[in-house]
Amino acid sequence: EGVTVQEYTALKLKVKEWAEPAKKILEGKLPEGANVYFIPATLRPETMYGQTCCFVGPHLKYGIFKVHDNEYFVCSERAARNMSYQGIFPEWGVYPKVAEIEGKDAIGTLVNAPMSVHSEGVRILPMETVKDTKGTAVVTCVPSDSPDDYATVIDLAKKAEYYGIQKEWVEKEIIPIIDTPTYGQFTAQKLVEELKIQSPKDTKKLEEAKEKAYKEGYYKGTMVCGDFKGKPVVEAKVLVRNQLEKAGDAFNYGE
Ligand code: A2H
Repeated sequence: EGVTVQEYTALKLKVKEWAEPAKKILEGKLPEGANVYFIPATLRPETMYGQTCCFVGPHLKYGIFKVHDNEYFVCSERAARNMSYQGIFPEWGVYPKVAEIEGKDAIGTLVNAPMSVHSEGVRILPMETVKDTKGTAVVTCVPSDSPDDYATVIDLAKKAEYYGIQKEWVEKEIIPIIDTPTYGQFTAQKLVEELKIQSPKDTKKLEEAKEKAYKEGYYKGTMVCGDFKGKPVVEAKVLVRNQLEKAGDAFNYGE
């Protein structure tokens, strides 16, 4: 790691209904009516309109951390510790863990994704390539603009039975969010096809796609949806982030 700080937007995805295995584990560990949030860390807050699901690493461990009396976060322990030194928990360096689950226990959990066109909620789904050494180990899925996310949803849809998920959890409509001169309105799909990326494990090619998508979107992209439609992405990024923060749906997280 370098000396610079990576500034993420941490988003709050409120649990509407737990998957059965997680529900069992959490029984009796949370107060009645507690609000629990999955906390994905993103570098692209301006794309949050297009969230179609949210990823966890199926074999990673996640803590449920108490932030306030009625508020709990789901993320890696490493991220909770970092947050506790950033004023996100009320007491400096303290991040009370009330329970622990594995990513796979949460698969199928229904969460509310702020700003997403899918206001009915989105599902927690597995992504094998999520690392617990980066961000919060929770990744919100925007298949229009992230090649990793696009490759993963295609793979999940193909092997829904193998992954033990329902097809309709993964096959949500992908809406255009950003228009770019080189790749159009579905940058991720375009790059995955152009570079002939076959699976989420094509890491070399995905790295290249990610780089290209990020540069093109950031420097040449224009918003085609939301309150900042018509504005360049460089401007919209900050505006959307501020809007999310004002609404209490996001906060800054650095590492
Ligand atoms: B980004 P950097 Cl639309 N493991 O958010 C794997 N990937 C992770 C992660 C983890 N533990 N934590 C965060 N990420 C992803 C949106 C997005 C992202 C779009 C396009 C590109 C993109 C929606 N997913 O990232 O290594 C998150 O996905 C490509 C740069 O810290 C986060 O932003 O630079 C990004 O990787 C952080 O990557």
